[in-house]
Amino acid sequence: MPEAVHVGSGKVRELYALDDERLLLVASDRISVFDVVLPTEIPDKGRVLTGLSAFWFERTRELVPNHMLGVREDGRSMECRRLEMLPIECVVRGYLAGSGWKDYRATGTVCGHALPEGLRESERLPRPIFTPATKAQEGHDENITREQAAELVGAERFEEVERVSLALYEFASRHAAERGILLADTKFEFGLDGDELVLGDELFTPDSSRFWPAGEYEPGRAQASFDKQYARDYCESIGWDKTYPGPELPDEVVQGTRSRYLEGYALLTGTELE
Ligand code: PZK
Repeated sequence: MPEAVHVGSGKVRELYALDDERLLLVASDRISVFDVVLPTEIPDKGRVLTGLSAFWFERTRELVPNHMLGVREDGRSMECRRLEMLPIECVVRGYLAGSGWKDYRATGTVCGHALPEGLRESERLPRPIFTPATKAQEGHDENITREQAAELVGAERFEEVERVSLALYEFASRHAAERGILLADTKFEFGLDGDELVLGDELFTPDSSRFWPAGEYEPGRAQASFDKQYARDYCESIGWDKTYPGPELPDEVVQGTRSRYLEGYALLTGTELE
């Protein structure tokens, strides 16, 4: 069998070409904190993320076809259909966090959605909103208006990705809420297989979504992240300036963080990771 050819790197994932039609998406155990990849890995993190994507891809097939062909024995590698990726990030927000909160505070709007006055950080929105962004090569994606997004993918395709994104968010946020987890926001990447719209990338993982423990939810402040809070708190406690390189994590922080990933996986999927 011809070997896999490395074609791309994300912060914590690698992408390989298997042949003209198939890719291999490999989730590592690397963790990024404040946008810097740390020198210490979190055992099983890659298997948790790939397992979560697989769980959601299987359950959302009726809403939209996706690129997953199968997960390999290692649990971290997903064989995928090769797509022509659309040039926008498809974000849905049910709560005001991250760049959504930043933009709202500055302008009272997010991606052209006029929102009620007086919303607080982390507050639940009257209804979920679709907030597309550009794909930055380096640094942060930039929020764009619906009009800008429609120019990039075409008006018809824009309407389709908006409708499908909102349906996916509604499906997963309901599932998560029934298990005591709030899905604050999430990012999708779509591609085309010919003329067919296909969901790609990862799906409802903690690297593409903000999950908050519902029991600790309190609007008016930033929320603790389900998975990374131990690691973030440790990094802040030692006075790290959030520039490269990041600090090594002590074993208790590694084990605490690993437990949070495994706990989140079990809560959401109803099964333990093997
Ligand atoms: C694709 N990325 C992001 C970059 C990563 C991930 N099914 C697909 N077909 C074609 N291209 C892609 C996909 C997917 N998914 C995804 N870039 C291209 C990316 C680097 C490392 F793990």
